[in-house]
Amino acid sequence: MIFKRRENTVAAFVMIFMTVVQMSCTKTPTDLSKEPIIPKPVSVTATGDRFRLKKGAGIYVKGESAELMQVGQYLADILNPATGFAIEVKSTDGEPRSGSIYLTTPGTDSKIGNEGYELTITEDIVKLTANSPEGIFRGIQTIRQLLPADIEKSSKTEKSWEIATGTITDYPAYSYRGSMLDVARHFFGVDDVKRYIDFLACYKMNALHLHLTDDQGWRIEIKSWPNLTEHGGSTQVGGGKGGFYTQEQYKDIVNYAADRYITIIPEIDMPGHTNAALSSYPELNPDGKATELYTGIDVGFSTLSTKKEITYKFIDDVMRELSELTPGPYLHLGGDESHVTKKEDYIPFVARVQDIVAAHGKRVIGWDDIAISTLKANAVAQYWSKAENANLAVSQNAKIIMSPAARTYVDMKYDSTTTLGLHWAGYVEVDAAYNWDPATLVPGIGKDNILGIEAPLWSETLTNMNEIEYMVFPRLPGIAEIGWTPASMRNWDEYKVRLGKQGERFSAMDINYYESDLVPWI
Ligand code: NGO
Repeated sequence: MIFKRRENTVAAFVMIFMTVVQMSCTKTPTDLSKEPIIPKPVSVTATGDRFRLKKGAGIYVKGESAELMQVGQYLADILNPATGFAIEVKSTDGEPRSGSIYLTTPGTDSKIGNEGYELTITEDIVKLTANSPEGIFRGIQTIRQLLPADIEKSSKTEKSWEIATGTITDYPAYSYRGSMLDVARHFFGVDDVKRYIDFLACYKMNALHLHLTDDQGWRIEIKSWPNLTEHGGSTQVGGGKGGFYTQEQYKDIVNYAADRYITIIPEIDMPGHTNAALSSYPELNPDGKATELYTGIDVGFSTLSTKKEITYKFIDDVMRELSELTPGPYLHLGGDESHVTKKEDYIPFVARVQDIVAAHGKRVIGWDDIAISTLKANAVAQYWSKAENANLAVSQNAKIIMSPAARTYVDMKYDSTTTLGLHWAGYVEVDAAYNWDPATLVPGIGKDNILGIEAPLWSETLTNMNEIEYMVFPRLPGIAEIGWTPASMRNWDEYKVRLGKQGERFSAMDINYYESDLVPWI
């Protein structure tokens, strides 16, 4: 009788054990090739097992590189809040012990370039190899997405932190992958910009273009022209109090971005879109009179005087101060919609401003409108509206950043029921933003002419981070994938399933996203 009871107990234990094992089997990943990573990696081979990140695990960095240690710490800072493991980053000479994450440079594969990486996951170890710390940083975003979505939570969560095993070799299709934030129409503070930078980092983007000046506001302190911010930064669309970045704050943003291998591209829009400057300094106006501050959303009514020398002294001072604060290679001169500047004045103006930018050691970018001027050899034109201008730029050997409004403008409404946003370029649903190829969109412009892709977020209708997130998610991950993943590997029907699985990740990150009916959200 006693024997029989013991037998029953053992059987019950075995059954419970089997159920637990089965439950954990169905919940944890075993097939790396089915993981919903965005952007989709170039090559994935699954080996059918799983690695488990446990308490006591370490992040090991090969050698003594301070930069790589810092990237390792970035990974630890992602993993520690949700796991509660207090993972530390240590330097090592050789392959570390079982259960660790191992970050190592340089790799041996030149095809993956500076941003690519190779990830090998076995039951024992997660090994990330790249040619540079930047590649390690991009690869970390993949590790992050391979872990359960709860890894994004900011407090400790009980979970089995498992990753499917196999290998990934991955590198980008385009070298420039970015977004633009308009901080001029409505001002957004440093913390908002940092959160935006974190979004870009998650999806392996590497450029943040800041639209720093427009008719409604001047948002960057220029010490030699202080009234630009004192007066010109004092309001915004709708008449709010506006704001601006001090030079220290701008540097803080630049450094935060640099730690995430993201380049800041500052834009000073001219000769149009300049009312905030024209209101701050009367001498910049064609008639010498300061304008009123402007809080509406019309475009194309302002112009700097293109004939006065003081205008070029002003531009030279602004570009000099900005270039000293900006380690990245680019300065953006705007150049769009200068409807009240005569064409015969606009053409020499743009030529001269390009020389000023070059004199400060920077490469110029301008909206596609600048192509009607003579472009410098290494100029970049940002295609947003006129294919004819983009072709004109290419005929002058300029490279193109692809920002076609009807695909990449994330300030466009999703459909007629979207309350935020504009719709002059049409409605841009999540599929329209994803389902196109930069290399075939404009006849005459192929992959070789294209530097990359950028999603501009204009802020006429956006006043806070919640609203920004609603417009950007979920279109931004799709734009990031277009920039990273070869066009031949992309199709909407497969993508929408992966995107649907990112929903729980957006929620874990507290992102306010648009739940499009076109996406099968999990
Ligand atoms: C246009 C215009 C901006 C607007 C935006 C709104 C460009 C390059 N200039 O894009 O001033 O804010 O549309 O979508």
